[in-house]
Amino acid sequence: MAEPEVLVVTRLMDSVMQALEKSYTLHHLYKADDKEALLRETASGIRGIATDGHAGASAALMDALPNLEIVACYGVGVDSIDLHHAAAHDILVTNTPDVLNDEVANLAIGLLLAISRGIVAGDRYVREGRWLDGNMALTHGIRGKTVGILGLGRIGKEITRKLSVFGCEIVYHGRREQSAQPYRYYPDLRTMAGDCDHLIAICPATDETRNIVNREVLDALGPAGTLVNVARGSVVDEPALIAALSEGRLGAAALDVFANEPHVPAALLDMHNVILQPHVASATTETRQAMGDLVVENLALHFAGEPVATPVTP
Ligand code: NAP
Ligand code: 8YV
Repeated sequence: MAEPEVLVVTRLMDSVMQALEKSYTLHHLYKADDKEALLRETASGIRGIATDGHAGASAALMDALPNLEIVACYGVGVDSIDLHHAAAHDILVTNTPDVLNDEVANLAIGLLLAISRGIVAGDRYVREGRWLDGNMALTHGIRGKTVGILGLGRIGKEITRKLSVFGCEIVYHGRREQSAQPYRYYPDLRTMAGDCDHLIAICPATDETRNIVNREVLDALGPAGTLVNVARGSVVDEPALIAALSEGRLGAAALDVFANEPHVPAALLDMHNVILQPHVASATTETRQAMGDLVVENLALHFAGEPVATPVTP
């Protein structure tokens, strides 16, 4: 039987591309100068899409592929995939949960420590020769500080497990209380922010979470407070964040994600109370390999007529 045809929307890591090449006829959308022409020529044969959390899969792309059966996402966040459209057309969607919890949690805590202890500022201090003129200002530890988790899901729980060794008080906000969790639940995010020293955002990007970290939440966090965002840029009202940081109403921010990636607002680039990362929370070779393995596994299971390992439902 002919190999299934799979549309690769964006380039994935080499080892994943090689694994896909072994089992499928691949059509590389990201390489095509004329993407519409590629789709016209190949559309009817394509049964699967391999994509990531940035490129996703729009309703228009799915509509262009009349025999599409599955969209396999290299990433856990599926906000760039039109899940309702996929469900309405019986197109399966898969993602890569759990395998990235460890590293995303590590980066979240790394950012929290880096911003509290001034690690990036300290590096600049040495490089710019300012140490020669005297010691850097004291920073802050995180022991005894209250850390609010916005989105106590798979990654949020991993963050709390790791944070517990740092002696932080942990609280959380989500749509519902999780009675099995030992942490204090806040049904209202602004109230939680008012009781927190640090807020870590790790919820999905949805219509409900758009700008959920707004001016009121940032003001409640306050001039000594820190925001760490490893969720999605859309979760934070970016202009309100910039205003709060520049007016001293918020202490600091450490951001892995932005509203219009890879474009980062110029105002943030000049702020010394901000650490910026290029959306890399899961970006270790090991974790990206595990994510890629899951993409390959989901496609293989589907084309073998088996249930996929990690389906996503709207
Ligand atoms: P998950 O297991 O589904 O957890 C999501 C959590 O968010 C749940 O606890 C959920 O709790 C909460 N949540 C959902 N809607 C909410 C709302 N309207 N208000 C408040 N809380 C809400 O997902 P995960 O695997 O931990 O991943 C979470 C997100 O992290 C992903 O969707 C992705 O966007 C982001 N992420 C980013 C990176 C990166 O590279 N920076 C890497 C991986 C993941 P309730 O159901 O109780 O509300
Ligand atoms: C990836 C992510 O950077 O899993 C997610 O939701 O944001 C990251 O792991 C993204 O999916 C692109 O591969």
